[in-house]
Order: sequence, then structure tokens, then C-alpha cells
Amino acid sequence: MRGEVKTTCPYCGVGCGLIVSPTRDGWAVGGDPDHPANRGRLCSKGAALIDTITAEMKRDFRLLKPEIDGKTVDWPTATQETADRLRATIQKHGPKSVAFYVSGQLLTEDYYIANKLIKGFIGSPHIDTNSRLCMASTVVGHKRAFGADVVPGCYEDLEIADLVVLTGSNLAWCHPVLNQRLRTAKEKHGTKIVVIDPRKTASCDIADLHLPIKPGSDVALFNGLLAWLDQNGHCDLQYVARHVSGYETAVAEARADCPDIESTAKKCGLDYPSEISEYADHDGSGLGKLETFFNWFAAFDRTVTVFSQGVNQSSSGSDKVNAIINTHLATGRVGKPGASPFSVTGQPNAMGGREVGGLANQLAAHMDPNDVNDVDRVRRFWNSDILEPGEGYKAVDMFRAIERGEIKAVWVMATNPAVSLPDADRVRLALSRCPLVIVSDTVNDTDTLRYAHIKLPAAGWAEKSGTVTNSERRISRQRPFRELQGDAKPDWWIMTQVARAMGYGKAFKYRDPADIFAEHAALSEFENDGMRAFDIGQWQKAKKSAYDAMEPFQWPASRKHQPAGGSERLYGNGIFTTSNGRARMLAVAHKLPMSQPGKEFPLIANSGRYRDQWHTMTRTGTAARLSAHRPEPLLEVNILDAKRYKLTDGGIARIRSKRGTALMRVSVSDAQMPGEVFMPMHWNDVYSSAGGIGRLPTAHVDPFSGQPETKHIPVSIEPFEPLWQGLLFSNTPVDLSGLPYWVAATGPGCMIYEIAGDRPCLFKSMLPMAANNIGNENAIEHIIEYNDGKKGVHRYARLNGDRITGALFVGPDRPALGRDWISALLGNDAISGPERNALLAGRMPDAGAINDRLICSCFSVGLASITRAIHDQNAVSTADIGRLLQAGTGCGSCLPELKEILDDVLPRAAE
Ligand SMILES: Nc1nc2c(c(=O)[nH]1)N[C@H]1C(S)=C(S)[C@@H](COP(=O)(O)OP(=O)(O)OC[C@H]3O[C@@H](n4cnc5c(=O)[nH]c(N)nc54)[C@H](O)[C@@H]3O)O[C@H]1N2
Ligand SMILES: Nc1nc2c(c(=O)[nH]1)N[C@H]1C(S)=C(S)[C@@H](COP(=O)(O)OP(=O)(O)OC[C@H]3O[C@@H](n4cnc5c(=O)[nH]c(N)nc54)[C@H](O)[C@@H]3O)O[C@H]1N2
Ligand code: SF4
Ligand SMILES: [Mo]
Repeated sequence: MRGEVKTTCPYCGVGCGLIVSPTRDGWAVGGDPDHPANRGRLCSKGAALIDTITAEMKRDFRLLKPEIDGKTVDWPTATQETADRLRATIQKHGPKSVAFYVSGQLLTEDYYIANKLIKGFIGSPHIDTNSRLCMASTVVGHKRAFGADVVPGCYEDLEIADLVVLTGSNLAWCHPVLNQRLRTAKEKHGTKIVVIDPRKTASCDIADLHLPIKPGSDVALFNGLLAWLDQNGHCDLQYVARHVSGYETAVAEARADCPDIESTAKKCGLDYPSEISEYADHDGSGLGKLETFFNWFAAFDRTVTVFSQGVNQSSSGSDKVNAIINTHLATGRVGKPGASPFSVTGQPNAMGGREVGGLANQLAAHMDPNDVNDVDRVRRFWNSDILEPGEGYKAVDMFRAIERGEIKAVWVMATNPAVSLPDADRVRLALSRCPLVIVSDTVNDTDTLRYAHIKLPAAGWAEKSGTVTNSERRISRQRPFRELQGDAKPDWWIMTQVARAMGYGKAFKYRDPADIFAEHAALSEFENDGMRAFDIGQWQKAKKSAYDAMEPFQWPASRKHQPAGGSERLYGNGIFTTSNGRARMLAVAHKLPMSQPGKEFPLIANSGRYRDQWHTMTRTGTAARLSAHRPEPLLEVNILDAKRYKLTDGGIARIRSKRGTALMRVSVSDAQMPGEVFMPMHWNDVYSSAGGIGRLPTAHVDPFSGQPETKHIPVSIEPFEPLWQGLLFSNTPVDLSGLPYWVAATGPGCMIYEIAGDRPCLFKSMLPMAANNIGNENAIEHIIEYNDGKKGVHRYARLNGDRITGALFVGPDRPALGRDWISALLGNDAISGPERNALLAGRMPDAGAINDRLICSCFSVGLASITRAIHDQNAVSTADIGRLLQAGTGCGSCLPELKEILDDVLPRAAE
């Protein structure tokens, strides 16, 4: 690589532009100051992107060669064999026995090919994507309200709004750069911010109001708001008369549901007694806060309601979306500057996937698989003779069809369903029964890859070329800056080769992603009379050079029907993409979530994300910097429940549901309401013995969108009481299978494992030595140890000459040791005598470093130094901490935590 490359971040749907520049020993990444999504900003995950690549180079994480039935093969063999097996399946069981399960992390060009191949040429409607678990409810909500799947607003709206409502969105951790933009706007003109979330999240840091609603009660809340707005004359009846249908029925239903503030508070659990404030960090009366929210919503025309998975991942997800949109339609606040409902998408290309029609109930370019005219049009455009009307199985149903043997071949691309789909053990059962499982992935070990007959090595972010669409409909180029690794190939290439080997060569002649994008653009314009909002016809004849030089742009980019006001905001003129041009308000009623707690499973488990991990950790889990923020998955639980179920802070809990169990470290937290617990979604069998929570949810889905309810899981909790606990450091991965509790985290230069067991164990075997060294006194590799059998304390260090390559600390309690100190020792060329003694004594030289926790990952600043700065250097604000330690001055993602630490430590420092 010479010079700089402008590309796009492969993580969240904010879609930040990046500049990657070569350095002496690799690359440096920075925010692109010219990209409209981030204007130079980055978050902790984006800033650590190069770390994940460096980790890949140092350690063997990548899948670098195709494999068939465990044997490495070359590409011609791999593509021919994949094609042959698919064709054999089709010949024997028909085309509908084949399914693709794809992902919002594919590039648009990959996605387009997947959709064209299976629907248009294999002739199976069964393609669905992990967007089913993510955005499907919003797609339904948008279509029902606007007639098309369109996000009307843009990011600037969050900056010019007077009120921003975050409902079911932890923006501070999940869309951090948007949160930074919002924070700056608030500092400038005092934007009011309301967070609607059952738990107190990092996003509450800049909020004026937090409504800790009962999980699943958003429809009641927005119905209550609608009824109240109507009753108090706050609706824009002129706008409604001109542009909206369904107002009366929607309001009537809302009134029946929640006629007044009191009934709304009751349904949403906001009528909690004020004593609750003693146990949960939710000050003030719920009722009063609700009234404030309603008043603000009425007062501020410039209101944006941001929503995400707290809304979508629900058995009433689609209705939640429409309940939110109803309040915006009733007040005429759609597609206007600073006024819109705003679905923030999760994955980098969740939106691109919707544009190519990657969902089972979509066709391509915003066409409908059930509309015979649309199907005919796409059939002619693709020259397909097999495309038929009808939709395919949605994700959960697809895996059921695999389980019962109806689908006999599945190709999984860029997603890890054995972890991320609900009722994951059943998904695993289905995969284990499926005669042909093909998995394309970038890494060499995931829970899903363990079931693959054919493993196909995909090119990773740094190597791929194509486009992605972010939450504000902005299409940006992802550009490669690194050569392809091993035999890895881009996903579009892999599919194109298989398509050719299956005999569809004529339709898959593409030379590069530019060809594919041009075809996608042409289809978006093809016989489009302006009713298909997605139209990027301006790009249909674009040459490769224009494609390569593409600047980020928002769609539509139509040659014939470009909206007069531009593409920034849509529907601002009140004309919608329905047959009569009117938007629709929908009568929706509050329903209880399908999975209800009961005697056996009395608590509601909520699940979601951590700041520095991405989904199933295949990439972020490899970076020490990102693993330090939360090295273990935590079960967050209110003090009342901890007491009731005999859990202690820092202990281990067993979590059971109807479908599965998990083990997690307990964190007693007043951010949780009593009766509710929170679990992160990230851990899996590669990183833990039992931290994967995909096994817990029942696969209940929203009836309209098919999106699973993964935020409302009835569970029971109990202590897991280990006989011993330990901390293991090793410069090579250790196989701990058989241990009931282990969690692996990437440390600087080594793997760090938290371990615990309920049975005596041969500890030394956890530090395996090369076979010829065992018992050989003269071997360079040896183990030094300290044992106190009476106290149950054991310490071991594995040395190779003077170099320490592993260490293990075991005791009846969790060893209180600084991870950083020991990791650093493992990185040293030689260990000194005092260090060796300190290791075996289990005491590090600087007691201040004990159990330090990384807070700022940009500048590697831990809790201990921050606490010291508050105590010793009189830091009283995040600005002081920034000045003294730099913490919080990089991406700013840790600012909420810095504030929390200040709140916690300051009063004690003053004592
Ligand atoms: N750090 C990080 N960022 C990410 C990702 C990641 O893995 N890591 N993933 C990306 C992806 S794909 C997605 S989809 C987005 C998700 O982004 P978000 O939706 O913001 O993230 P979640 O943590 O899944 O859930 C958001 C919040 O919903 C709340 N919630 C639960 N139940 C309810 C309810 O009934 N009502 C309301 N109002 N709230 C509720 C939860 O407590 C949680 O705080 O993040 C994207 N960004
Ligand atoms: N309980 C619970 N479950 C959830 C959620 C929740 O909040 N709670 N959230 C849901 C949501 S919103 C989402 S989006 C899903 C996410 O869940 P998944 O999609 O399963 O998560 P990822 O870990 O992102 O999986 C992406 C896979 O693709 C690989 N990969 C990366 N880049 C490429 C590439 O270019 N090509 C190919 N072929 N492979 C690549 C990665 O190594 C990884 O194995 O989880 C869902 N599941
Ligand atoms: S906010 Fe962070 S994760 Fe999301 S696109 Fe920007 S840099 Fe990437
Ligand atoms: Mo997602």
C-alpha cells in the first residue's frame, strides 16, 4: 500500500469514514474529516481496528484455505465441489431444499449476488439474513406507515432537534459517534434528551430524563402519549387532514389502551413506589417523569425519536415501531429538519441488505416477492427462468426447516447463527443434522464453523472492496488497503465462481464489484415509476473509475424522480410512497411479551451490547485493548434480587431458562430494576464454557416481522459455588473443555482465563508443556510451583529458560491479581529473581494495580490511575481527568463511565 486509503468502518451502522495510512510496520487508522457521518470522529472499536488486524498476523485466527470435510483444498476444487453438492441436493430434493443465511455485514455487492443466485438461478426463496434478528420489525413498521422501507431523516436531525428521545437504544455504546454528535449539540444549544430503557445505561449520562419502563411496554407508552397529545390539542390536525389516514382509529385504540397519564404509568411500570430509588438508580417519581416527557414532546416541534433493539427485538416489535411513528405523524414531524422517527441500524450494511432484498420477504431493489408484476420484472431483468412469486422462510423457521430435514443444504455467510439465533441449542441440532453446511467466514473458529462440511475463507474488511449503506441512507465505499490473506477471496467472488460451476455463468460474468454495483443500480431504476423509493439510477452506467472515486452519497440518486428537496430528508412534503400518497397511522394495542415470567423462571433477562465488543467477538475479541473493558460477561442484577437469590457481587451465577443455562460473573448494580437482569450477547463457546446466552431465549417472534424476542427472557438465577477459582495466563491458547467455568480474554501478549471448578482438579495440566519436557529436569521448559494444600492455594509458572510463558493462580477465592502486571511479565524476555518470588507469592510489587479495570481504551487508562487522579490531583471533572491522563479525550466513549467514577469516588475523596 502506498498513500492513504479512504474507507468505511466495518462495525456499526453509523458508517464512519476512515483514513488508513501506511506506517513503518503496518497501518494507522483515523477518522475521515470529510466523511459526513463522522467528520473525523471515531469510537473505541473503530480506533482499535488495526489492533484486530495485527492480532490476526501474530496469532493464527484467520481461515486461510478452503476446507472440505476437514481437508484443505484449492479454490477450483472447493468451488466445483460446492457446486456439485448443491446441484446433487437440488436434483434429488428440488431447489427449495437449499437455503442461504446471510448477513448485514456483507457488502452490497456480495449481498446482491447472494440474492440473485438463490432466488433467480437456484430457484429457492429461502434466503434470510441476520437482519431478521435486528431490523425486521422496523422494515414492517416503515412499510405499514410510509408504504416503503425508508428512514426519513438524517444524522444532522439529531443535532438540530430540541428534543431527542432514545427508546430502546443505548446510543452511547452502540452508535458512539452519533452519540458524540448529540453530546456536542447538547453542549451548544441544550438539546433535551430522554432515554426510555428498562435499565440505566451509559446513554443516560447526557439525558435529562430516564424512564425505566417495564420491558416490552413501549406500545403502551407511545399510545399513552398519542392519546394525551390528542386530548390536549397538541396534534397537527391540518397535517393529518392532508397527509395521513387512520388518525381516528389509531387514537381511539390508544385511548382504549392508555386513556391518561396514570394508566400509562401503570402499564409501563412507572408507578413504582418511591422507595425503589433506594435500591435502583431511578430518582424521582415515575409519574412525574412521564408527565414531563409528554409535555416536552408536545412543546418541541423539532423532536427526533431514535429507536433500536429495545424496540425491534420484541414479540410486539412491529407494533412498537408503528406506535412511535404514529406520534410523529400525528404531530406532522416526519422528514423535516430536526423532526423524524429515526431507526438507527446496527450493522454496517443492514441498510444495503434491505436495498438488495436480502430478507426472505423481500425481492430486490424494494420490490415485493408476492407481487406478480414485481416478480415478472425482476425475472426479465435477471433473465431468470425460475424466479417465482412467494416468500421464503424467515430465520427461525429456516432453521426449523433444516431441523426437520426439509432444507438439506444451507450456506451461512458472515454470521454466526449457532450463537446469535435464539434457542441456540436447537439451531446447533439443526446444523448437526443438515447434510450440507457451507460456511464462509474470515476466521478459523466459530461456533457455527464447527458444524461446517465446507469452509470457505472470506476476505476481511481490510481486503474487501464494495459499498455499504449507513442508517441515514448514505452509501459509502469500502476500499481495500491490504492484499488478500492466504487464499481468502471476497464473498462476491466465491459465490460467482460457484454460480459459474453450477452452470449459470452467463448471468454471473462480473469482473469486479463495480460491475455488480452498476447492475444493482440499473435494477433500482428499471421500470421504476417513482413508487420505488430506492432508486440509484444515476450509478447504473458508472465506470469502474467513477465507482472507485465514489464520494459518500445518500439515496435516492435517481435520474428521473429525484426529490426536489434533495435526498437528505424524505417525505418532508407530506407525500408518502403509498398508493394514495398518504401515510398511515396504525391502530396498535399494548400486548404483554410472549414469554412471561412465572414461578419457575421469575425474572426477566434482558440482553444487549458492551461498548468494546462486537457481536460474537470473532474480531473485537482478538484485541487486548477491546477485551480489557469487560473481560468477562457480567450478569447485572439489582441488590434486592442478589439478596433474594443469594448472589454476591463478584461471585458466579447460574442462569436458567426454559431452553438452556449459562454461567456468568455477578455484578450487583443499581442500574437494574428489581425483577430484571441484564446479560451481554457477545460470549460463545470459543471464548467461554457457558457464557453464550443465545441458548436461553425461546424462539418467540413478532407475528409480522418474524423477529425474535431476545430482550425478554424469563429466567431463574442461583449461585454457582465453586470449590476453587483461578486465573490462568498463557502465551498459547489452552483447552479447558471439561471445566464448568472458564472465560477467555485476549490480554497484551497472552490469553487470560478466569476459571472455576466444583471438583478437585489436576491444575498443573492446565499449563501443558511439550511432551518431551515433562519430567526432564534438564529441559529448558519447566514449571515452578507453590502449593499450600491446607488453604487450597496453588501457584504455578511455566518457564522457558528465563522467559515466563504461563502462570496459574488457584485458591478458594478468586485470586486478586493485576492482569496487567502478569501479562507484562509474560511479555518480558527474562524474569528476575524478585519477580519470580512475587509470582509464587501471588503478590505483585505495586498493590495499587490490583484488579485494575481498563476504562479508556484509546489511551489505556485504568480505574486505579483515575481514582488516584481524583484523590491526589484533585480532579473533579471529566475535563480534569482528560487533562491529567488523556482519558476520555480520544473517542469519548468512556465519558459516561468517567462521570460515574467521579460520582462514586468524589464524595469519598472529600471525606
Ligand atoms: N459496541 C457495540 N456496538 C454495536 C454492536 C455491538 O455488537 N457492539 N452491534 C450493532 C448492532 S448489529 C445493533 S443492532 C445495534 C444495537 O444497538 P442498541 O439497540 O442500542 O443495543 P442493545 O444493547 O442491543 O439494546 C438497546 C437497549 O434496549 C433496551 N431494552 C430492552 N428491552 C427494552 C424494552 O422493552 N423497551 C425499551 N425501550 N428498551 C428496551 C436494553 O436495556 C438496551 O439498553 O448496535 C450496533 N452497535
Ligand atoms: N440474545 C441476543 N441475541 C442477539 C441480539 C441481542 O441483542 N440479544 N442481537 C441480534 C442482532 S441485532 C444481530 S445483528 C446479531 C449479530 O449476530 P451475528 O451476525 O451472528 O454476529 P457476528 O459475530 O457479527 O457474526 C459475523 C460473522 O461473520 C464473519 N465475518 C466478518 N466479516 C466477514 C466477511 O466479510 N465475510 C464473511 N463471509 N464473513 C465475515 C465474522 O468472523 C463472524 O463469524 O445477533 C442477534 N442476536
Ligand atoms: S461509531 Fe464506531 S463502530 Fe460505529 S462506524 Fe463509527 S467508528 Fe465504527
Ligand atoms: Mo443488529
